[in-house]
This record gives sequence, structure tokens and C-alpha cells, in this order.
Amino acid sequence: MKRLAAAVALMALALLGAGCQPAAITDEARDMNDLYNVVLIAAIVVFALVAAALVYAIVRYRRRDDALPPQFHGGGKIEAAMVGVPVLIVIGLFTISMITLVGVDDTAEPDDLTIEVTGFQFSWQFTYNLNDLGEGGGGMDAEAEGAVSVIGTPANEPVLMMPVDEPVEFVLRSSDVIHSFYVRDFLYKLDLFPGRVNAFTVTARETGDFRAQCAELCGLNHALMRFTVRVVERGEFDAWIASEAVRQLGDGARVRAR
Ligand SMILES: [Cu+2]
Repeated sequence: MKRLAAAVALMALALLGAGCQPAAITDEARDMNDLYNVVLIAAIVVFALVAAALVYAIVRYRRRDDALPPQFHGGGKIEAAMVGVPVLIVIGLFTISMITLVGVDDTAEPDDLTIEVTGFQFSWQFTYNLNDLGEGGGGMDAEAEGAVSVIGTPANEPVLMMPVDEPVEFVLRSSDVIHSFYVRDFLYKLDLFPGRVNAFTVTARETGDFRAQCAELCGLNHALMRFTVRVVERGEFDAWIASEAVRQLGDGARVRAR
């Protein structure tokens, strides 16, 4: 009865854990999720086959008397299978892992929207160059100059706005120590190093607010380096850029909303 209770509790915990799983909102995250599931299923199949063979051997060839079983050396076919099958599995897993990795690490096209991210003790700055707003141009004149910035503080967490259904490049820099840009529902994080530029590209497929944070212990207030990624439709993104441009750069700036 105690065992049953323990089993039920474990299953409830597993279900709870499944409910807390990240949402995998980008193409790249979905590819990684698929890869994880393929590897998991392969592992379950191998485990089941090995466990079944083990149980069969234990029952079928258990010791019945003191007679020595037939002794022989080498096994030809069975040894070839023992080496060959695992090698094939490893080659298969390596191949699909590399395909996924290359897709995830795919670099941005010149036309992609770029968001510059700077980590500092202890918050984030997100910068949108008005001449680098992607194909839609953010509703800006093609010759628009200047940049829109969002600067957070530990007490006032910043919001990173990005459009849905198009590739967005994140260019990461640090102005002091090592930080890490971690968005749980991207299933991805990348470090920010002082004196070095890191970049990655994702295409978000769901709109909404997603929690994110620094994932590299970077000082006393590291825990306050949280932010929100807000994925919105392109029209809403353009309207936000246009209003921020007017607010931050003034009407006189060479920013002309079309
Ligand atoms: Cu940090």
C-alpha cells in the first residue's frame, strides 16, 4: 500500500513537471524539442529491448544443476550485431543532432530585424536601430536615423518588444561582467561577454509575454536581472517603434512614420 502511494505521488509529480514545461515558442525551440523527443523515444526502445533480453536470459538460462553449460569462443554474427547496431544508432543520433544544431545556429540575413542587447550590473538595455528594423521597416521612412532604446533598472524590469512570425537577430554585448541572456520559452540561452559580440536568430511563432532573466551569476543583484519578452503582431510592433521614436527623438528627428 505504501508502495502504491509512493508510485501515485511520483506520477503526480511527473505530471506537474510536464505542466511546467517551457512552451517552445520559436521555430528553433520546436526543432530542439523534436530532437529531444526522438532521442528520448530511441532511449526508451533500447531500454525496453535490453531489459526484455535480460529478463529472458535470466529466466531461460537460470542455473538448474551443477553441470557446466556448453563452452564456446567467439560469436560471428552476434558480435557484428552487438557492435554494428550501436554504431548505427550513434551515427543516426549524431546526424539529426548536427542538422538541428546547424539550424539553430543559422545566422541572420541582412534584411532581418536586429535587436541589440546590452547586459549590465544589474539590468538590460534593448536598442532598435531605426534603419535596421527588418523588411517592414517598422513603419519608418527608409532613411530614418537614430535608435530607440529601452533601459531597465533592477526596480523597473525592461520589456523586450519583438514581432511574431519573422526572424529576429539578437546581438549581445556586456558592459561589465559576464551575463547570460536566457528566455525559457526559447529553450535557449547565450552568454554576453565584455569585449566580444555574440548573436543568435529566432523566429517566434506565438504572441504573448514570456519571462526571461540573466542566467549567469554576475554579482549581488543578479537575481534582479529579469525582463519580459513581449511578442506582438508586426503592426503593433511598428506602432510601438513609431511612438517610442517620437517620444525619445522628438518630432524634429529624422524619423518619419509613413
Ligand atoms: Cu547578469
